[in-house]
Amino acid sequence: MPKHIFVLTGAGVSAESGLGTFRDKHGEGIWARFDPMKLATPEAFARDPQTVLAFYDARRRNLVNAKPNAAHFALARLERALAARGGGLTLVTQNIDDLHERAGSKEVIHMHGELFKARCLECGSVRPWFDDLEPSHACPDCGSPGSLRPHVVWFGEMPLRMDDIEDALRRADLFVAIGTSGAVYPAAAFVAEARAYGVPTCEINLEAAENAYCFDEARYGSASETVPAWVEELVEG
Ligand code: BJW
Repeated sequence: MPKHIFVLTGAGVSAESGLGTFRDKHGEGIWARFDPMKLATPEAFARDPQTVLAFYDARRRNLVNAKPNAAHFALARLERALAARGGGLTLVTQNIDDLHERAGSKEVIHMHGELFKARCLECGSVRPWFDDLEPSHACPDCGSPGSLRPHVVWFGEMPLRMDDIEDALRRADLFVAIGTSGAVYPAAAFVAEARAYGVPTCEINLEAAENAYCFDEARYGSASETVPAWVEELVEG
């Protein structure tokens, strides 16, 4: 069993928990119904904060009732198994939900931020936030009015913890991408980076990602079945 595994997850890992994906080949994702340029850019937030906040309020309320699925639990099991063998799992998610944590994963890098956190544009403080966000809310830390935004990474913004991610890619013995379309950068380029370091790569997905040609191996099927089966093979094999 490889000692250091890098797993990148995307919306597909949470699809069976009832959280929508952004894009699929049948035109049914979130971005087929909503224009990302009007909801997921800093310019959209500056122009129309009410609309952007309402979009995230609805998704935050939905997340309260969502539950982790078998794929999330299997990745938590993998983290424990690797730690027990003196290795480690780097779990990087593009998802802003907290389902990996609720399934028991201890270390999760949320490169696109977290829906249950708010950030102040004035003082930079980041706080847990479970309620709706109003444009009129004042920052609890600096008191600045109307300065709170969801702690998520929009198009044109720098994803979080890129240095930690680069280090982990370099150290990995195996790179696995689960439930991500390979359409959004820089996450879509991690597989090419891993390959450049000589790390074997595997895609686990419902259907082939846009960057599927970059992977050494592929396993296709729903995450709730393929991920537990893959973890079982690794841990017991
Ligand atoms: C299942 C399943 C089941 C379904 N089981 N599987 C290079 C080239 C071109 C463009 C760029 C480039 N570099 C940067 C850009 C610009 C831009 C970008 O990538 N644009 C593209 C659209 C072309 N990127 C950025 O702006 C990023 N910032 C940046 O690059 O800064 C500069 C920089 C450069 C280099 C290094 C460092 C910095 C920021 C991107 C921010 C993305 N934000 C969003 C919204 C976050 C908040 C929110 O949730 O609202 O993040 S967009 C959205 O897409 C969200 C996701 O995290 C992200 C990725 O989506 P994901 O997870 O792949 O989901 P889907 O829906 O696309 O795919 C689902 C998959 O699951 C599918 O494959 C299904 O088959 C599968 N699936 N059900 C298993 N049951």
